[in-house]
Amino acid sequence: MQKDIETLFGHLWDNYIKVTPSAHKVHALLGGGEPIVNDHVAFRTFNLPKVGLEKLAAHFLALGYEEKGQYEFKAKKLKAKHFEHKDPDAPKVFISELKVEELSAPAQAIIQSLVDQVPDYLTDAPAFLYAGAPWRVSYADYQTLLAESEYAAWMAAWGYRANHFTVSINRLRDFDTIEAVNAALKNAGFVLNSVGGEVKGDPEVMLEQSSTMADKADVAFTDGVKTIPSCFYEFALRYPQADGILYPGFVEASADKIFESTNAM
Ligand code: OOG
Ligand code: NI
Repeated sequence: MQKDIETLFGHLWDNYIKVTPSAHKVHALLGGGEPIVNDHVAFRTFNLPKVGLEKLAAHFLALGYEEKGQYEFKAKKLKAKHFEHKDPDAPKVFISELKVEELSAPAQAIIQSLVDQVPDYLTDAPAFLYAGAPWRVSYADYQTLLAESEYAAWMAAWGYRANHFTVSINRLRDFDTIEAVNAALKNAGFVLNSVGGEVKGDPEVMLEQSSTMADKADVAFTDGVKTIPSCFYEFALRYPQADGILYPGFVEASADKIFESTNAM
């Protein structure tokens, strides 16, 4: 991998494991001592101009990534795009953004007050991608957002970071199926996201996915420290297209359910 890509993913990983300590256990369980190859990493944001999807994407475009697919999640009020790099070892990137204008006036006001706290220079540096929440937020506001959009609440608490890494099952030595991966995870005590079934997708759509339910970690809200869902690990098995190349995209119906991995259990 290019040095600058490797460096960025190193920072993203270091930041992610601080709030997702079970990721170490995932690697030990599935890697069998070999390094894990990540299929993709995902980011979330609000669609306000200062911090929108394109602001995050710019840092990946600068590293040679190219925009590929576009996705829409009407009920969750989200849009997303995915990006790929020519280097097959460089994880794909999935970036979603919340359509803030579709929320209630009180929720919009909270989100605007958070984004107003972001200094302009911050979004121009690659470190923006692992800056965490560059604002102060109260637990009361977190709960107001949670009642309307779990995604909005998660963003308010956790901000800019890899929301999940994704094990490429295709690149594992010891596992060939997503069912075998899920069984190993459950044996080790992991709780999987079961929304719509533990396996999302099938060979027909050329992508099967599963995910853990997010770890829990402490957030210092302005009115106290609370323990809330943080980040999760995803598992993806890709199937070859007619041309023999593994399907490189995402599947809206499956992604819609993966978003729910940060729900409280
Ligand atoms: C992204 C959910 C979608 C996938 O691989 O389909 C996704 C998120 O939870 O932010 O990661
Ligand atoms: Ni994902």
